[in-house]
Amino acid sequence: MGGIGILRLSGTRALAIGEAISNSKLKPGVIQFRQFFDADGVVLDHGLCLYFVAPHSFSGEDCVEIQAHGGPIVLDMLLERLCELGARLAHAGEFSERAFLNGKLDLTQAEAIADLITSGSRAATRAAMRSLEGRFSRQVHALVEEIINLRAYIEAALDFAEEEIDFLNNSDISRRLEECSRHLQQLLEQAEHGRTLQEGLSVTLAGLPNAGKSSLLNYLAGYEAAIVTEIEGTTRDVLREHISLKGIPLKITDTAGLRESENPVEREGVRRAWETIAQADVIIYLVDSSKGLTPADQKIIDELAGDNLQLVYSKTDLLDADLPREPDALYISALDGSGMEQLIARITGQAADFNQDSQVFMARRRHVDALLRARNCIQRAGQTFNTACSGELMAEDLREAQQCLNEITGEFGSEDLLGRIFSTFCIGK
Ligand SMILES: Nc1nc2c(ncn2[C@@H]2O[C@H](COP(=O)(O)OP(=O)(O)O)[C@@H](O)[C@H]2O)c(=O)[nH]1
Ligand SMILES: [Mg+2]
Repeated sequence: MGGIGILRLSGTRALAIGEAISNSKLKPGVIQFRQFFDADGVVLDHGLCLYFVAPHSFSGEDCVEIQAHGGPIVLDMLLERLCELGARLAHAGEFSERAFLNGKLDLTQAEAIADLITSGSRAATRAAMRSLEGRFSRQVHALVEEIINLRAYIEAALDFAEEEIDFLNNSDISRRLEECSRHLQQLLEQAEHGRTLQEGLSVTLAGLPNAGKSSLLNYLAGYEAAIVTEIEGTTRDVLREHISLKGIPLKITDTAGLRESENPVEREGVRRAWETIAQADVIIYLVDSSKGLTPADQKIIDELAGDNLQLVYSKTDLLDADLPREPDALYISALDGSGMEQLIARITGQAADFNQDSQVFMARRRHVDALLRARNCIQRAGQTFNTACSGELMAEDLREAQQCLNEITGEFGSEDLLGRIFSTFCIGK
């Protein structure tokens, strides 16, 4: 329910149906006050009518927008009348899909619309708008252009087979390949940021039983999300909390303490904990500072080691203030809140300060995957060039890289991919 409800018609018969329900002529580009009638000529409602002539509409087709009153029953009756007159309900995402098929938007822009609408923070909203304005697509196009030029160069060499060896020895090629690879890497890093904004940075809390993981989750979530007891093995299920720190959306997961157990329930909890850890953007490994770093801790830390691992000593309130401290570790207490500011700074630092970063655009996992595949192809092309010096193989690698990039904007892709993307949109988008 709302003051105003909008019905949108798109397609070749939009005008005819719009004129039939309003029993009047509609002019393009003018806002017109109209009555809307049922089959017997009874007025159902009145409101505003807008007619957009193809291709100057969102979908690129003839569109009529009816702004009626926002009661669900009124809108339902109007919708029923429109369907009697020959319209049908849109599928999920069909407006955006038609806009894409009619060349009004590319895929990243269509996705950005959905992301703009569902964005969970101001930074995410701004990033989605940048994608919608084409910032992401333009960079993908620039890269595709680079690859096309390189391909043309190599394929020209193939046409003059005798001179191929000479031609390919040209250091120009390896310079251009390296440049291409560097640009791809830059775009990949930006897309990673964008994906983080879209999905939220995933932060997983790990450690031995009783390290204080659940207490930290509760502290960050600001309420008692997880059960905390002094009994080891309290947490079994993976617990997820969505919070926003400094404008960055985070998915924080609390997991079961990592230890061998005879209990099948706890064993399953530990298995899920490892699974969650493997997918995390950031792993926070908690060590109970009243016990210190044990051999069991060290064994797990060795296994987790990587640049997304942060070692954090918990329960510092139980510790002498002037005990020696490790430089790379952080020290917190969920009881008195000390050290939390540094921890939050460290976590959000991983995601960079999106609020300041005017370069970040919205991206999805699909985009990051495609960029990664493109990068692998370019790297393979470089290896092929250095070892086999085969123009043909290299041209093939480059063609594949180009295809991966074209998937991002939708210039290359299967029906399948389109169906998957647009089906996640709401109806009317
Ligand atoms: N003194 C103190 N005790 C804590 C702190 N954090 C957790 N604890 C206690 O340590 C025990 C285990 O905490 P919990 O959060 O359940 O650990 P988990 O098993 O890693 O999830 C509980 O008795 C908590 O009250 C802290 O910062 N200071
Ligand atoms: Mg716990």
